[in-house]
Amino acid sequence: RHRFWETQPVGQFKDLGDPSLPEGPIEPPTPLSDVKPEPYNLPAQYEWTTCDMDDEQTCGEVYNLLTSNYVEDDENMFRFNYSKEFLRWALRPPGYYKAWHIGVRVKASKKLVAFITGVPARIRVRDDNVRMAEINFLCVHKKLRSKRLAPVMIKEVTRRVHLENIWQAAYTAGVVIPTPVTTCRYWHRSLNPKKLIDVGFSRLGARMTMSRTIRLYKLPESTVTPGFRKMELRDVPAVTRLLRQYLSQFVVAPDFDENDVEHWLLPLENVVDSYLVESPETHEVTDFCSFYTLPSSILNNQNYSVLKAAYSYYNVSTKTPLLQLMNDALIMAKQKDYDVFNALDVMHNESFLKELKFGPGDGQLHYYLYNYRIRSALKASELGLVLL
Ligand code: MYA
Ligand code: JJ1
Repeated sequence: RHRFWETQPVGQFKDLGDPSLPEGPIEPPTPLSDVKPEPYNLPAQYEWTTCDMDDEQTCGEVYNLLTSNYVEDDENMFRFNYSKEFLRWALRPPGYYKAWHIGVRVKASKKLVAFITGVPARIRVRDDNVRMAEINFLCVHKKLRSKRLAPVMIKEVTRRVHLENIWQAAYTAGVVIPTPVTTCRYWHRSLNPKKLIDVGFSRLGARMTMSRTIRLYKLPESTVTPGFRKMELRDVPAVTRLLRQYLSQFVVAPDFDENDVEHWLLPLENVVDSYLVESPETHEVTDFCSFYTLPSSILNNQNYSVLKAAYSYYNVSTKTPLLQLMNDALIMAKQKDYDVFNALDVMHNESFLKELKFGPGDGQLHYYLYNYRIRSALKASELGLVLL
């Protein structure tokens, strides 16, 4: 059933629930001298290219490929529209490898037709801290689908990751392949309900009018928590301590140090927003919330072309109730003119989703590990990892 995935060191469906299989790496590392030194073969019309995301032209080519060919919802009404600034941020974290930003071009025209990326990360699974690659942005041009290009791209990124002596990876997908560590649901909180209904993102509820719906989703003009403010560079040590402490309770979570927090959580205009609560009395940082910006193109609508969406990222509450903290995050997103605030049911998110009027979406997100077996699937709430 899965001609490619059956050949890979990933948990297989037939092994689900076999208690004799140990948790941890499926295959041991091989000596680096045994890693294939040259790239995998592509069909003769195509060639590999390493994409320099610092280069404005290359970044634009990647942006254009993804904008026209990346992930859509099940009814092909919306398509993720990652911005160039976002791609540069997502692909250049501390210690990144340019060689892991892999493109495929048509030899004759040099047109970029496929892409896959990895970035390095330390991810803890139970008490095992593991160097991994986070794999993302796998994309094959619509006209070249179903030609088995994806398996070659996955093997090539695997090879380049192995060359750095890294043997595990984490990734998410909307499709089910062998075998999910956990399956999460997307939830959506309307901020601009009229536009969401106009573009078909949501529907007018039964026995609801437009004006009742607008009233239902109304939010205060400004945040309510005393000491709530934007995160700054000087907050990196405190936020790192807060986040490390919080993430230690989940089965799978990133092992962030101060450099990682500076990169992944320091606010970057139109890419990532982070806020914290600094106690007005003690000046202690007690709570933190963040979201990233990922618009979607609206396919086939007369009036609108882009949906502005915020995605819940990492949130930590120690003093401010999580519900109130996230309500302030919604208020900030509304102030900044986002149309919708999205969240997965990971970490403690279930505790605020319903009360803050999020509704379940029609999309799921499956989380995977490469070359690392988990004995049985986790609950979404045991997962402390958000990939972009
Ligand atoms: S998830 C986002 C994926 N991108 C999209 O959904 C964008 C729109 N779709 C496309 O561009 C294409 O449909 C893609 C497949 C490129 C997805 N993850 O070439 P094919 C398997 C893994 O004929 P195409 C993200 O970016 C499929 O089951 N495998 O198919 C994370 C089949 O294998 P098998 C997938 O449709 C990516 C084979 O590919 C996915 O032309 C993580 C068919 O190939 C998928 N999303 O192209 C990648 N979709 O026969 C894995 C299909 O066995 C990383 N397939 O069922 C693994 C870790 C690597 C590093 C390891 C380091 C140690
Ligand atoms: O955005 C998604 N669904 C929306 C739009 C559905 C349009 C028709 N298919 C949705 N809207 C309902 C919102 C409503 C608001 C008021 C309260 C009730 C709910 O459900 C979905 C997620 O739900 N998104 C997708 O399907 C996009 C792909 C998701 C898989 C992503 C794979 C990512 C790859 C990782 O690297």
